[in-house]
Amino acid sequence: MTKKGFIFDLDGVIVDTAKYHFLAWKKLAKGVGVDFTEIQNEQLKGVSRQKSLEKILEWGNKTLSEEEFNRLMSLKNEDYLTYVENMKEEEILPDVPKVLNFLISKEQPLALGSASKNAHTILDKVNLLEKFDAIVDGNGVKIGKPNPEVFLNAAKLLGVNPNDCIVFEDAKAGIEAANAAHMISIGIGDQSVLNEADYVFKDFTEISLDFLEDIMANKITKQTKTNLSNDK
Ligand code: B16
Ligand code: MG
Repeated sequence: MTKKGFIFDLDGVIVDTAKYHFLAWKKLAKGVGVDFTEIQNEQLKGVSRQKSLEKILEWGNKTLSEEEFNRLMSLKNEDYLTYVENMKEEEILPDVPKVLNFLISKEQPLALGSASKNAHTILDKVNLLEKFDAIVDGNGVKIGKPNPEVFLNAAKLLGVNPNDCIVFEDAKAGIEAANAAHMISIGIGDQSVLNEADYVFKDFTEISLDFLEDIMANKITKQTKTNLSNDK
């Protein structure tokens, strides 16, 4: 069995922190007279904190001084962290522990590849920190998703060739990053949003252990995807 590098995004893959990001951004945006919808919020998934605020201000046609911009980013994070503070293991998305434990039992290296600067805190809150051999988060990258840097750094830390890595992602920007890194991209969520992914599953309950075995056995690669009975 080949050693692969399994890289997991955090928000939307391991836990659903998107709802907390949305609440915190919504409150902050309201304060500066900007409103945005849950549909627009989709575009903030996988996107850095700074880029998210830039987008929100753009939607509301607002410009701010650098000082005010930085102040709002800190305020948003403070508010967001009040939700994170109360997070518990129960918030781990269905079948995530099953998949992580299976891969660990097969001695496969696991990494986190997230845009969030709070990834460490969140993993600690839900007791998953020790499952990962490497953590690459928003503090460790210069250019965010869709740039592949986050996933390439994770592959390097795992000591696995990027071609032997598999990325689980819920955001369009993250799928683009995985593809740019020449890794197998697995979308978690909606097929219509994640149509650039090699495979898409609604959530981890849809991913069988046989599918994971097939990845490890090189039966599933970027090239063979069209031969398999996948929605794509
Ligand atoms: P923070 P992921 C991303 O996490 C979120 O999807 C995105 O909405 C957020 O803006 C970004 O992290 C930065 O988060 O403010 O905590 O640094 O999906 O890449 O795990
Ligand atoms: Mg995500």
